[in-house]
Amino acid sequence: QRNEPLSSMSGGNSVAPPAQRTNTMMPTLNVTGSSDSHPRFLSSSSPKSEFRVKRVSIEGNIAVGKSTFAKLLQTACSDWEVVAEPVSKWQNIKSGSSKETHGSPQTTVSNLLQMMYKEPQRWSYTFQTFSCMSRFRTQLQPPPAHLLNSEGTPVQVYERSIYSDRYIFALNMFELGCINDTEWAVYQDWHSLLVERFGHQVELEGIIYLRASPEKCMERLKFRGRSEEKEVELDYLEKLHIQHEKWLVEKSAEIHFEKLKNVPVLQLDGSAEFLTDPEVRKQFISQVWYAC
Ligand code: DCM
Ligand code: MG
Repeated sequence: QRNEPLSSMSGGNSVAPPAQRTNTMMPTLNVTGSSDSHPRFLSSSSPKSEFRVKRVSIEGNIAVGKSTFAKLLQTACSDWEVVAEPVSKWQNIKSGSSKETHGSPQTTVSNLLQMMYKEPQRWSYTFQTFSCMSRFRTQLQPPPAHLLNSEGTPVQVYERSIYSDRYIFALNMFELGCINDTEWAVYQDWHSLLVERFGHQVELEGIIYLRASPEKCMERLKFRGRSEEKEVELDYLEKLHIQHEKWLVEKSAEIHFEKLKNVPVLQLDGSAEFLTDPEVRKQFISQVWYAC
């Protein structure tokens, strides 16, 4: 499965961006026609409102380079605004809400990311609840004014989504037995409720799948050295890789939201050195540009 070539980037299929958009570093490349390897992230909605802003999520295994890639996109085009994954909130669980503490500073009571990795059976459900809720809260924030006022094609780039929370991580923990039947039933119940009630505000027009082998992700995980992830094993990354493949490539994952099933997926070869190789960088940005 994962030994097949990971690249979906067909050589010579590079594209030029539409000329009217604001852009700070787009290269000029040869234009070719649209094809399945060049999905388009179509907007469902109307002009001149926050509904005009497209939402695209970057998905991929742990440490594949999503944050790095997101930062690259952020600097590539003023119409692209990144909404980062709120990892630091998971590492610093605060006492009460700011309203409840009456203006006095909140103190960190625990590191839930660490607790989840140390004792997955005990803490996976709690972690998956909190990480998804905090992502919801972050992504429900209205887009910044410069996106709303943009004359071009404004895009909010989410680092992961409430869908990968459920269909990659929570599902995986359930399949590993770290989330039990009752917790899984409860998780799915509130997740579906939130998506049905608020989903239209965080609905995706496109997904960028940064795809790399679990071995490559392990190499980058070791290199980045996040202390909570010290004990993560290759086997765990392999399981997460398979979940990504089922959802985004094979389309065999059971998805409960009709619209999500039809969201176009742009696959990028995450093993390519997009930070250090300017050619790869240009190709990647161009592919995202074309899709948007
Ligand atoms: N994470 C998780 N479950 C989620 C989302 C994230 O266990 N629903 C974990 C995986 C990583 C960290 O949070 O340890 C996020 O880092 P990265 O973005 O590099 O994957
Ligand atoms: Mg990250």
